[in-house]
Formats: sequence, structure tokens, C-alpha cells
Amino acid sequence: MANTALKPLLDVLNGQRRDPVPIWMMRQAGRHLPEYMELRSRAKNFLDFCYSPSLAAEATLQPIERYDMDGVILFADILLILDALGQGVRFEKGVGPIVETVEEKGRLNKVPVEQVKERLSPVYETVSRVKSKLEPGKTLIGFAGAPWTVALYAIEGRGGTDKSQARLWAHQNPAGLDLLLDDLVEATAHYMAAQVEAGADALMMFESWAEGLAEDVFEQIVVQPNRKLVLRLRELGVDVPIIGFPRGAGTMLPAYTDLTGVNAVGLDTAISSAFVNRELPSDFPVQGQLDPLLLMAGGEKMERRVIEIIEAYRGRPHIFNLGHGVLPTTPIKHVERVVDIVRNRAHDK
Ligand code: 1CP
Repeated sequence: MANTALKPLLDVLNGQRRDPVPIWMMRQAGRHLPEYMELRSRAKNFLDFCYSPSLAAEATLQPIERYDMDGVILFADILLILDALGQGVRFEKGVGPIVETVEEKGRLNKVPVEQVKERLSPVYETVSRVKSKLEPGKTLIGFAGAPWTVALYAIEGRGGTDKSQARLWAHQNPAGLDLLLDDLVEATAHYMAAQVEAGADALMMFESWAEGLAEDVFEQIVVQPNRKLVLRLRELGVDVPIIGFPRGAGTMLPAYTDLTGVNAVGLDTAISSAFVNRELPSDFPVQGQLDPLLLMAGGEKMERRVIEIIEAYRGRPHIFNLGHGVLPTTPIKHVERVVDIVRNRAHDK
């Protein structure tokens, strides 16, 4: 029965249904939490914070302490891999990430993969510290950026752009883009495998910028690299569930889940539950999909939508989550309310 499950969130990723559904939220650590702001002020900059296992482990665990979520996501960033690959990365206050751009040849091979893996060892130390403190019923999710989303920062050199420069590569420099994506697949596979060795129970690939791509481009730069990454992880002996999150995939979502080999998929805000239930196998686990802006707004509309989402996916393995990350000015009370509603559903019946 549900109550005796050791790790409800992990069970759902493995294809079981749970009632109440487990809950966590993308970007639940950091940004909107005052206790994170306090912790963050102790590090000299954001990269240092990510590479300080004691601080990063504490930030990872804060959402469990405050909200009793069913899982935590490792506190790190998708751009650490570029830093480890020798592309200079810095985070500027009020601007966001600034990344040294990659040449048109697309190679990211300045640093041998073994060394890339080694450079990221503070992250594995964070994972093992979190694991040793986490209650057994909670799931620890490791993560990385999916290849295209990380490539985009290496091409554009910063966040917050319209992404047209990177998308243009798909048309003008597909060979360079393929090499760039392949280098990212290889480095990311070793990075994620090391997170699992250190104790991650599941992995998530953030393909946050998969929106607006033509079908053939989506296949080339999202589906194939995600598929290669999953295959490479399996080759490296990783046997934990892998969640894909192709944000903005739209009608290409079924192709993504069919072809990449992911075990579960994160649903964004825009996809309709009728489409998901019609197009994805009924035992395929999904995670999502409350609008982060509705979470910020709160109130009855939010409460109704939470219940609607739970009802929509009652027939399949479902993890309650957002359609994208928690936004910095989200009121804590709204997050608490969502957790309450999700947890109390089972008691109401
Ligand atoms: O000083 C600070 O506190 C910087 C803010 C911040 C934080 C808290 C950044 C900069 N990254 C993070 C942590 C982070 N990033 C986590 C840790 C866990 C958590 O927050 O719960 C995770 C999972 C990420 C993943 C991430 N980073 C993504 C994928 C998820 C998503 O939201 O789509 C992306 C796209 C990034 C890039 C990034 N890092 C930081 C910023 C400001 C950005 C976005 C830049 C842009 O708009 O393109």
C-alpha cells in the first residue's frame, strides 16, 4: 500500500501510482526562500556557492525542512559543466550567467573528460552529504542541463536572449552544432553517472529551451542528443530512472518520450492533459504541471487547478510539480497551500 512505500517519488518514477501523489517543485531550493538568501550571502559568488558542499547541501535540504517535499533536487546549476569544460562562466548580479562563447567548429574539448569529471567533484560531495542526511522516504534527484539547452549558453554567451543565434546554428552550422552537442553528451554522461555513484536516486535532464523548434530541428538537436545521453548513461552502468523535461516540446512530446528512452517526463504549463493522456502510454510516469505564475498568484483559482491536475492524471503514475521553476517572488504560503492540498486529497475521500 501507498503508506508503506519506501520512497513514493521514486516508486512513481518506476511506474507505480501513489495516492496521495508525491510532490516536489522545480527550482524549489534557492531564490524564493529567505533561508537560502541568508546562506547565499556567506559565499563570495554563485559559482563558489555551488562548489561549496556544506552550503550546497544545506540549500538542497531547505525545501524538505520547510515544506516536507517528497524529494530534493541537488543544489547546483546547469552551467557548471561549461565551467568544468574550460568555458569561463560567471554569474553577474542583476544580469545572470555570462559564458565564454564557443568557436564555430563547436568543439568543447579543451579539458579531457576525466578531468572535467574530477573538476566537478565538489558536486558529488554535495550529493553524498545530502544523501547521508536525507530521511529514507525522500528521493534525491541529481540533474544536468540537456545538451541543447547548455549548448545554447555556449553559443549565445548569456541567458535571457531570444536564442536566435543558437537556433541559426541548426541551419547554418549543423556540423558544428552536432560536434558541440556530442561533446556535451559525453561530458554530461560522466557528470551524471558520478552523481549516481555518490547517491542520487534519480536523474533529470533539463531541456528548458526546447520550444519553438521545427520538427526536423527538434529531432536533430533535442531528441537525438537526449537519446544519446540516456544511452551513454546506461552504458556507464547507470540504472536509476531518468526524467526528461523538454519544455515547450508541444506536439513533439510523444516523439520525445518514445525515442529518447527517458523513464518519465516533466510536463510544461502549456501542454494539455487530454493530449498527454491520449498520446502517452497510460503507464508512462509524468511530472507537472502547475503554472509557476498561478502559484505566485495563489487563491482559489490556484487551488482548483491543483485538484484539476491531480484528477487529470489519476489513471497514471504522476508526481505533482510545476510547469517550470518556482519564481523568486513566490509567497511561501502559496507553496505550503499546494503541498497541503496535494497531501490531503487522499484523506478527503
Ligand atoms: O545568485 C543566485 O542565487 C543565482 C540564481 C540561481 C540559482 C538559485 C541560478 C543562476 N541558478 C540557481 C540554482 C539552480 N539552477 C538549480 C538548483 C536547485 C533549485 O533551484 O531548486 C537548478 C536545478 C538550476 C537549473 C537551471 N539553471 C536551469 C534549468 C531549469 C530552468 O529553470 O529552466 C537553467 C536554464 C539555469 C540557468 C540559470 N542559472 C541561473 C540563472 C539566472 C539562469 C537562467 C538564465 C536565463 O534566463 O537564461
